[in-house]
This record gives sequence, C-alpha cells and structure tokens, in this order.
Amino acid sequence: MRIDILTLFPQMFQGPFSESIFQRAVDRRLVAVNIHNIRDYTHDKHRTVDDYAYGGGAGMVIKAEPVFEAVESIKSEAYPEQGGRKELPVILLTPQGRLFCQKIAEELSGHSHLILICGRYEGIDERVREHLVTDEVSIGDYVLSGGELAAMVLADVVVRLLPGVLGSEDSARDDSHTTGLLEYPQYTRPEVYRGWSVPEVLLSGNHAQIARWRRQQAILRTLERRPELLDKASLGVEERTLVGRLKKSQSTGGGDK
Ligand code: 9D3
Repeated sequence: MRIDILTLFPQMFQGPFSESIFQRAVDRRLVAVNIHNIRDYTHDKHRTVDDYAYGGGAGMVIKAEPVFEAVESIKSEAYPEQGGRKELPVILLTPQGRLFCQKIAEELSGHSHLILICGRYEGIDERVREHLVTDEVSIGDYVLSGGELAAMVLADVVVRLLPGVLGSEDSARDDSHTTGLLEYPQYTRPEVYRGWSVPEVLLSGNHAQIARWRRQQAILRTLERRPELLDKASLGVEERTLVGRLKKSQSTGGGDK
C-alpha cells in the first residue's frame, strides 16, 4: 500500500512513523509513506496556503489551489499512463467526518493507495470537500489542533491490517476489536509482588481451565466497562446466559465478581 499525506506541518510525522511495527512494514516494502508539505504546491513568492474567509469571521481558511495541485501532482506521478485520472480514496481528516473505527480501517486497508489531507486553522475551502475529497474521517469527539495526529492514527491502524505486517505472534493474539471483547488481565513474574498474588488458576498449568478463566474475565471486564460491545460480540450460548445473569446481579447491586 502507498499512503500520501498532505500537511502544513510535515515535521510532525518524523517520530511516530519510525516506530517499530510501522518502520518494519516500510523496510519490508509492505507500505510506502510520503509526506508532502502543502506549501510546496504554492506558486506565489510568499508561498501562501491560507487566506481570510469570504463573508468574514475569525481565522484563516486553507486555499483550494495548493491542495488540488498537490493531489493532482501525486496522481500524475503515480499513474502517468492514466493521465493521473485514477479513482482512489482522498480522505480529509476533519471533526465533521465519519467516526473512525476498526470497520472503516478494514475497508481502507483494501485499497492499494490512500491520500490523506490534514486540515488546520478554521477549515479548508469547501471546494476541496466538494470536488477533490472522496471521504471525510474524524477520530473521535474531542478537539485536536489539526488533522495530523488523526492521519497518524488512521495510518497506524490501517497498516497493521496489511498482510504480513504483524508477526504471527501479534496477529494470532485475539485482540479486543476482533473478538469484540476487551482483553483479559495479564500477569508476569514475580508470582507475588508487594503481597499481591497472581490468580491461582494461571499457575495451575491447566490450559483448558486457563482459557475458560480468561474468556470469563474478558466478558466480565467488557460488561463492566463497555457493556455496549457485548451486543455485537460473538458469544456462545452459555456465555450469553452468563452475561444475562451477570447483568441481573449488576442491576440488583451485586458488585460481586
Ligand atoms: C476552532 C475551530 N473549531 C470551531 C468549532 C472547529 C475545529 C476545526 C478544526 C476544531 C478542531 C479542528 C482541528 N481538528 C482536526 O482537524 C481534526 C480532528 C479533531 O479535532 N478531532 C477528531 N478527529 C479529527 S480529524 C481532524
């Protein structure tokens, strides 16, 4: 997969993408990430990327022109034989976008090329949205200073899904967003730390019992912290009955595990 990121702050991308899993994917040519400074696509002496809003109001708006030229130049370079006219996701990171989740990441991981545009200031000229962008994504209901961190989150989540990126160790792990449950508690040595012991069952060597305990803990933890996840989680018949019973004891003020 190829990911091109358009930003006014290219330096922000230095650290996060040199992290282990991501860098390993780049080294193994499973993904190529190119960071582009929107300012490099201006033509005027002052390299102007933003301007006042028509109609007035505080704050600056990112100009359409350098953003269009950046996307068109990336497409022309990548697909010269099609005259740069290739349909691929051009995603604007914006608080107004659809809420990012594992499902959207899976959808995006099916494309061979993504272009991400990071917004800043009070916004971006609406013509970019209307005539260039194919998709708008937000990473959550909180206020970031710009789309850069959101683009990094999206890229990280998507790249992890590419075939061959995760070692068998990682991918075999039943992580919360594939089982639909939160993870079970984990322990490592020492067996007793400051008087706090590791649950007996984990030391038993009884693998069936351990698996059952972990599954039960995952369900319990999900019920306590993210009950809405249980509606979509894939649970067995007995597990559903267990959840039903636990919910009842919760509502009768059980407080008991
Ligand atoms: C001060 C401007 N705000 C007026 C209500 C709106 C606003 C615009 C741009 C608030 C934040 C931002 C910068 N954030 C993003 O560009 C952004 C974002 C976010 O803030 N939260 C979650 N996901 C994303 S994706 C891009």
